[in-house]
Amino acid sequence: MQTTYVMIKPDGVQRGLVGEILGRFERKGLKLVGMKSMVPTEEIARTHYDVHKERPFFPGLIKFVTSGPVVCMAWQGKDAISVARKLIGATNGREADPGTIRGDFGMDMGYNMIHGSDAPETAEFELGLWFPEGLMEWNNTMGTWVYE
Ligand code: IDP
Ligand code: MG
Repeated sequence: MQTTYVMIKPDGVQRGLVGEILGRFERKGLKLVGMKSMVPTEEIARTHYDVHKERPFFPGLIKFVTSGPVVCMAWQGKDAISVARKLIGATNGREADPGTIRGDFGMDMGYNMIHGSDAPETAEFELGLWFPEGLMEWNNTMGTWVYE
């Protein structure tokens, strides 16, 4: 089992796509082990996107991510990291496949509505950053009908 960090960015919240987006993870069969909403501080946004700090789009990205509420989620399941990235789609909405979140709702690179961890190490780092209080442990009875 893996746990991945998924975050609906301010454009997804502003556009009223929270239910639509999180419903896709729910329907897929992933288990929700953490969820909350906040307006990120500059410090948490900079730490989250630290790998991109030298990129030209970094200042704009930080301004965007701290501009309003985000929805922070932790989703658990077999290969949850790659499963979530597939549901999310390619970074640029114009290139993302239809059927993916970015492919269905996005038209740009920065305003791409959602973040998903890209590897086990980044998932661990991001979950610790956004959920320092820890995640929920619960028995998901639906899981017995999701995995053989
Ligand atoms: P990812 O979210 O698909 O993993 P990354 O390359 O890790 O994409 O970039 C992180 C985020 O930075 C993207 O989701 C997007 O919001 C923003 N971003 C990436 N490249 C650009 C760009 O060229 N212009 C503006 N924003 C960008
Ligand atoms: Mg990335």
